[in-house]
Amino acid sequence: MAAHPEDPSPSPLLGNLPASLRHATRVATPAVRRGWLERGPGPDPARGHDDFVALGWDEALDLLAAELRRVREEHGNQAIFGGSYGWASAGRFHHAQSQLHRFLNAFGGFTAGRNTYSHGTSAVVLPHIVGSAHEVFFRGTSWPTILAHTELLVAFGGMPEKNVSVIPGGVTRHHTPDFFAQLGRGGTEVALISPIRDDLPTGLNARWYPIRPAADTALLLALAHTVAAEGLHDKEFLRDYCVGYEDFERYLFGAEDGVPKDAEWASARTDLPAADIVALARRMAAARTLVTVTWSLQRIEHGEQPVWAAIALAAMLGQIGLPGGGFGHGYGSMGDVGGIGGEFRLPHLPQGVNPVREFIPVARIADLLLNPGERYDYDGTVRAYPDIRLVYWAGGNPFHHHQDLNRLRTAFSRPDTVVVHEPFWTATARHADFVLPATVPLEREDFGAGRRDTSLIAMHRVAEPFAQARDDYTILGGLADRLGIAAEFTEGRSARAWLEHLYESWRTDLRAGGLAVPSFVDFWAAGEYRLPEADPERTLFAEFRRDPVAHPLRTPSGKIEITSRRVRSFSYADCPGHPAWLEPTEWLGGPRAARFPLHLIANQPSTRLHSQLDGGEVSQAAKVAGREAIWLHPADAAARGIAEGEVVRVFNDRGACLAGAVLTEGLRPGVVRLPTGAWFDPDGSLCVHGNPNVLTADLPSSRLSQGATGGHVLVEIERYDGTPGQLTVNAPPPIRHLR
Ligand SMILES: Nc1nc2c(c(=O)[nH]1)N[C@H]1C(S)=C(S)[C@@H](COP(=O)(O)OP(=O)(O)OC[C@H]3O[C@@H](n4cnc5c(=O)[nH]c(N)nc54)[C@H](O)[C@@H]3O)O[C@H]1N2
Ligand SMILES: Nc1nc2c(c(=O)[nH]1)N[C@H]1C(S)=C(S)[C@@H](COP(=O)(O)OP(=O)(O)OC[C@H]3O[C@@H](n4cnc5c(=O)[nH]c(N)nc54)[C@H](O)[C@@H]3O)O[C@H]1N2
Ligand SMILES: [Mo]
Repeated sequence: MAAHPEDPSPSPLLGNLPASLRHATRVATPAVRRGWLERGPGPDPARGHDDFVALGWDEALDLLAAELRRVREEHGNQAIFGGSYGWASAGRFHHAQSQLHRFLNAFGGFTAGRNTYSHGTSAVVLPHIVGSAHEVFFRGTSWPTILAHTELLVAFGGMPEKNVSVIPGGVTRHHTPDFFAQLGRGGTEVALISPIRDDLPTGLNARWYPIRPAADTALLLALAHTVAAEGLHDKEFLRDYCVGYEDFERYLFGAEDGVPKDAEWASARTDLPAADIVALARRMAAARTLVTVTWSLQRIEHGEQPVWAAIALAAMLGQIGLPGGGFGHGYGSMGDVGGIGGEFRLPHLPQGVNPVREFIPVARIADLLLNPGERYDYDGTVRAYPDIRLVYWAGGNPFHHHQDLNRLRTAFSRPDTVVVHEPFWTATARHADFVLPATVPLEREDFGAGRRDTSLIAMHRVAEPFAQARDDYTILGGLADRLGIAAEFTEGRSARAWLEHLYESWRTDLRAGGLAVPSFVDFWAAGEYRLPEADPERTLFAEFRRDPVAHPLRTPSGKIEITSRRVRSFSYADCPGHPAWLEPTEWLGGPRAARFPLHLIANQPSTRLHSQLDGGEVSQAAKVAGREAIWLHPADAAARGIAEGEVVRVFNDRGACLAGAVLTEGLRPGVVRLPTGAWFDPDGSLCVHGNPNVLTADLPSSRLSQGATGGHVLVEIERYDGTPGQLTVNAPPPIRHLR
């Protein structure tokens, strides 16, 4: 397994591939849950506790096709949940979710999922503030522009280097670590606002502000208060490019609630000295300043607020749309943020049209299954959950990504049938009725590239499919045959014929634009096509800044909405009309902390992508006492009699997990870090492996966005003195072979 020869910073996660390719947990044959085979479809609390029966492909696909037909006839297409959120893996054609959506569309449609766990809160609130989430996510100021112009970078959530080797679709050349190094050499001042020191690469001219988690909005408001109180705000910019500053300023000064949101007020919430807050605000007003917010800050309760408050503060500084100034979102969250590649449309599989209008905001999956018919708010509308009978998942792991996994287990017992395509026996596969073995990218042909990538890669097959594993495309093609929709789904093409077809139509488009793109045969033989270079300089909202009349934002006013009349008109107490401090439940400043006094940050793992390839070497090498590593401050460990390397029990009133203690002064006391992705291994309500989602609350960020809030949870920790339970996730579940 080798990196691309021109990759300046190969991903350490590559090391997970060799050991996982033939790992014991690969799914070898189609398998059906025994209770489903014996009793047929229906709600079943045994789901997730049962054993499996191995079947041949024909038998399994016949059974599943009949069940799909039954559900459609008896309940209609909206009774099929095909949202199937998840990352699957690199490769554009074999992208599992695209395959499944195309198939289900041909079958008459499905209830879909909207937005992402990544930035599902920003996706809803940003259009109200700046007219587009897409611009902010994918057209942010580029690194070369930051390196050339930014004097002060105030990084809320930091810019964690661990996150930047990842881009959906794959990535050829990892540039971001190099930009971090250049940032250090250039001497740009960086303010790291995070409870965790590691959230910034070393070698920068940085100062660490170890903020209390979930208090960022308080800090942002106090910075804004100082700027306003000292008259440092850009009145012309606020007049010409923004609406609603006046209401926000009244709020900052406490005109209505009598509480000025000043540095003293914020100090009590952030645990940062008031003098430091005032000094930072003055420095921000004096320099070319970029305020960045990681996506993690919106993956919490009231996640709209830090994003909105940061934009309001940046607007007050008057630098939005100027090179190196203004606002940015997701630096250090993903490798393509600030990236320098062009914005090429890449070859992709057409999805068809979904005739069903039903959808859920993606993180409402458990509510959907538990509460059919229940009404809920979403972005100014009131919706109701449809009644789901069949859940179809390909390329995602909800028993990794969703919150309150004990609640999700109950939710998954409700539908008649659960279908999962998986290469591995994940917790989600173990909670299914049909488990269909899928190939991994190394076992098939594809092309790969991520957003703003520099090459389109020909992904050659390097290994034969494991046991009876099939490509998602082949599995769905087999079903399509049985359901009489093969012509729509496959259009008569093999996977290889699709690659050629998609490549050729893409090539035709690019050639029309004057680019010399090789034929498929030449591309495939060369192994890659180097995409043309783009202008490395880019500034978010530069056009709007140049001429706000000719290039208005797509907000109701055409301007930046520091106060949104539309959001205010929704009358949501948990997301008012302008950025505001709303005290969360899961934070050290509230009553819940008396029972659960440690703030756990469930961030992205540095040793794998989510839950993928947890059996790989890099992921396994970081386990402590066979469990996922949890970071604690030595003072918190000492107070609980916990030593380095010991097994601990992490718990609250929702569940508990075991983990292995790592002591570090790289986080502020009262904060612990347990990243996501250890394969969920339930023993009753205890996960013996260390998945933090057994602890997190299944609550939305707000009624506006209904976004995921898995980033934070309050817990208590104790040394685990019992004999820790054996892990079961590293071997397949019991499977009976009939013949
Ligand atoms: N507490 C907490 N929870 C979180 C987060 C957090 O910060 N805190 N972060 C959230 C975020 S941002 C995200 S994006 C989600 C990620 O959640 P997911 O995307 O669901 O997580 P993955 O582990 O990437 O799951 C992908 C699954 O697809 C499988 N797979 C790989 N290739 C193929 C293929 O070709 N075909 C098929 N059929 N399957 C394949 C893999 O084996 C794996 O099980 O997690 C979210 N959950
Ligand atoms: N190695 C690796 N890289 C990944 C992923 C992965 O699974 N593995 N997942 C990818 C995906 S799908 C996504 S969406 C992105 C996610 O990108 P992010 O959501 O930005 O990533 P996180 O690691 O969850 O959080 C970033 C940092 O925010 C800090 N933080 C948490 N809470 C607070 C708070 O209240 N205040 C402040 N100031 N800081 C806080 C944490 O210390 C954390 O390290 O990462 C991507 N990159
Ligand atoms: Mo994500």
